[in-house]
Amino acid sequence: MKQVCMTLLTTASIVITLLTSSIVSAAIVINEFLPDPSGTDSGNEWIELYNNGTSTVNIDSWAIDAGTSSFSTIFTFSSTSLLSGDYLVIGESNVSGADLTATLGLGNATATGDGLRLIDNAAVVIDTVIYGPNNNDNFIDDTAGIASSLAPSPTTGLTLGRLPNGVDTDASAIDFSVLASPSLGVSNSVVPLPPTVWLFGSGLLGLIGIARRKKAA
Ligand SMILES: [Ca+2]
Ligand SMILES: [Ca+2]
Ligand SMILES: [Ca+2]
Repeated sequence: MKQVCMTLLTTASIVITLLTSSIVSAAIVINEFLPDPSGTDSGNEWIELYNNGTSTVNIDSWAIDAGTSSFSTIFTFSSTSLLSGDYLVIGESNVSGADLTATLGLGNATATGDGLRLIDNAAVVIDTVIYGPNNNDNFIDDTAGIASSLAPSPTTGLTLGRLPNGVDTDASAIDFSVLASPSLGVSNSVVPLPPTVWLFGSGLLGLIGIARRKKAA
């Protein structure tokens, strides 16, 4: 019996290990970015990376590519690592709170969609987001095909960010939203709706109404 229990325990732990390793393999994602700051874009754009894995990832010689009609490298990392759960912000010169400073020049995707991606030191694409009204320039995304799922067009002064925070399905339309407020260097969170809206949405106001009517009757 003891032997059987031990075998079961071992099998269970192997299964758990396999499940865990397949779900939480270290992954760096483009988590949030500000392509169209209020006022002058130059000097004020930023990109937030996030390590949604369980181990530290060395991104030495990795690079960020961006473009309005095709990708080209705009920044290369040196001597940089991201701990599990860590955020890293690459900001232009006026961005306070940025970890690294760079000139980004991100497209605002006004007429056609633009792209932003992270590549590793072997030029393997790690994460891509295509955003804007269309993909007339045929940007390739993480499906390895021409992107058909696009993140929204930017809103001036607001960021495009992953909701839920850090989650990457490789479909930009599902993963990215215009965030209600930028969250540079911290988790992207859903801003709670005002209590009245929540009550209407949940139907509780209706219930309260019924309760009041009953009391009056
Ligand atoms: Ca811009
Ligand atoms: Ca992705
Ligand atoms: Ca954030």
